[in-house]
Amino acid sequence: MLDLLQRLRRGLEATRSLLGERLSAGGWSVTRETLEEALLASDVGPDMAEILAQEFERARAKGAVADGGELDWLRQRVRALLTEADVGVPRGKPHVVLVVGVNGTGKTTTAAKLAGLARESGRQTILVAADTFRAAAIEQLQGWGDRVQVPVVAQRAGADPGAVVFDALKAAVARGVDDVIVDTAGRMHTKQNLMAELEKVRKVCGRAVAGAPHEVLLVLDATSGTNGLVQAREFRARAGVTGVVLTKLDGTAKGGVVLAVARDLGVPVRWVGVGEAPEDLLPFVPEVFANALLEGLA
Ligand SMILES: Nc1nc2c(ncn2[C@@H]2O[C@H](COP(=O)(O)OP(=O)(O)O)[C@@H](O)[C@H]2O)c(=O)[nH]1
Ligand SMILES: [Mg+2]
Repeated sequence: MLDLLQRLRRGLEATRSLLGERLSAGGWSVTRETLEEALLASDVGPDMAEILAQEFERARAKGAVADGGELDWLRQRVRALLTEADVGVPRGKPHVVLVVGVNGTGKTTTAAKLAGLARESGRQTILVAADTFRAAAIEQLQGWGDRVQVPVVAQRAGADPGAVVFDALKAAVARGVDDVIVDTAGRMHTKQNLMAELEKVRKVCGRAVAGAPHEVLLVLDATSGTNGLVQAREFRARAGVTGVVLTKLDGTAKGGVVLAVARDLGVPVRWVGVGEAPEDLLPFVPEVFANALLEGLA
């Protein structure tokens, strides 16, 4: 298996080549303008682009950026900014993770990938089908459970998601399960009743297991770029999001959105999705990400 850096590098191919193209347009004599423009094109968002461009100008005026060292400087700043947003996660027993977000972002796929990784590391794991709107959603998760060899706890379609989660957590406690990954229904951040339902599911977790959910992972589709930030803010407020999973990085040149998320939400990116297969979920490590994005562009 390729190592993390190589796999991330491959996942970031489109973003990397866009950055390379924009930054080399002036023969690699990077100016404040070309830097800001390249960053905006990769969707780091206006705030982050402005901050980095300003810092760049100041650093260069002070002679802190060597000729030809522009990319090294940028890589270090990106790493530092991403590390600032990083905080630890409390562990629970069972450790309960809620996977939330709008439709089609990759929640079910991500929940299954996470469960597969936990199982591979020797943890007794279950998946919970709290997307009860459609029978097909439950079947999809069951299919994934077979694929990653993790049992799926489900009830009938139409069941109350809160009840499904409560029963599953009680059973998990009784059986000494280590990790519980809960797949929830996609919902628009603007639908008040569905957001209220999510708040209820979250409270139910705490009633079944003290301190749960230990993580609420918001799944964002990287191909939406900074457009996904509006929904992200709403989820953060209503669902107590503790971390972000950026999926479909493999299909976009908007990988800079990782920086926009860190800046805008103050919530760390935890994982990135770089494909549809079970092994295509990579832990997010700021230093590795900065290297994968910017090393060897010239
Ligand atoms: N290329 C790519 N596709 C992904 C990734 N994550 C999920 N998908 C695809 O996105 C689609 C929607 O995924 P799904 O998990 O059903 O989304 P949900 O509605 O949020 O549960 C599926 O076709 C997945 O295979 C990723 O990281 N990369
Ligand atoms: Mg789903």
